[in-house]
Amino acid sequence: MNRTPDDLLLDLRGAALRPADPLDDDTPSDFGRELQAGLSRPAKSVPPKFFYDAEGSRLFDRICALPEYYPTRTELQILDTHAGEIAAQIGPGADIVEFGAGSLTKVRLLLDALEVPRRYVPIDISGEHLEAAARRLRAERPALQVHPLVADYTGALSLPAGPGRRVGFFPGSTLGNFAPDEALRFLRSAASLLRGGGLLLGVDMVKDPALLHAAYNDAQGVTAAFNLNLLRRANTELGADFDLGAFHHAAFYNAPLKRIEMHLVSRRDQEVSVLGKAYRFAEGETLHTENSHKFTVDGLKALATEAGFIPGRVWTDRDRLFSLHWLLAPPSW
Ligand code: AVJ
Repeated sequence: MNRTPDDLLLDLRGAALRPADPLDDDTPSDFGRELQAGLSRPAKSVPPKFFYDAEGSRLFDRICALPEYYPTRTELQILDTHAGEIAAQIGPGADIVEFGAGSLTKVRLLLDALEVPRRYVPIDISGEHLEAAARRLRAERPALQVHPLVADYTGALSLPAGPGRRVGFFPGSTLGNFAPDEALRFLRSAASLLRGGGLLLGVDMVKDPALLHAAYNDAQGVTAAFNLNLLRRANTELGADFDLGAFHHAAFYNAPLKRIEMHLVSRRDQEVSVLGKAYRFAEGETLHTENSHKFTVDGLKALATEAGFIPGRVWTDRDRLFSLHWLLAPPSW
């Protein structure tokens, strides 16, 4: 397989591409409750899981195809380039567990590379995307057992015994949306779930802040639209009265914390109403909408080790933009 990143991106179009969001429970009532709670705090914030309504998912697909947004195409390229080595680490007859109903494009590349994968278990809190993905995969691969699981994979998980070695798949640097303590907690429960198998984890790398800045401040303004769409969603679903012209997108690299932060910045003193409650914004005050942590190879290995994994092979692209880690989950005794 010698597909170019552009060929791989062509595959992306039309795919059910959305991030495997860690806390994806986006019913309107949860949105309302969490937005109100977030607006009530001294540093206003809202969890990034609420980006992904239909319009937000569409905008995210467009982000993935942007020239500045390297993570998606780079991860696909790494998967494609090193498919043979990755498959060799995973071994034959694997029972693949994906955290989040992620991109079918990515798991297809993985499944194509593996020797007789037996089962595929995508776990997501939202059932719709899961079923659509499952139907498509079943049609393509009659020999594969596809068992979607509607669950919150940040909580305790138990899976029915599978046909082979359990291998987790968590691509897209969704791990980076977690705060460090949440990432550790997630990895601990994954290590337990995957005992005797392993985890293939894709994370974005620490790099020149100028490249990071460009990736989250694209020239076409798609990322800005993605960020602002959260306010539009609040207006539609919660009867909020955000003036979209009164906020602007801001994304910057917080070097000490190794993360991109996205905010919506109030252009003026204003009051907004959400579900009948009023909230004040001072001029320049922000609503913090996302953290996207970046990792060094050693930093991720240390975190994985603390969580009970044994770090294995790491694959990166030539420019070390993105990394895929193979993490072994030791059997317990
Ligand atoms: C899917 C969460 C990994 O943080 O890069 C893209 C989401 N936000 N542009 C990321 C996102 C702004 C993306 N993740």
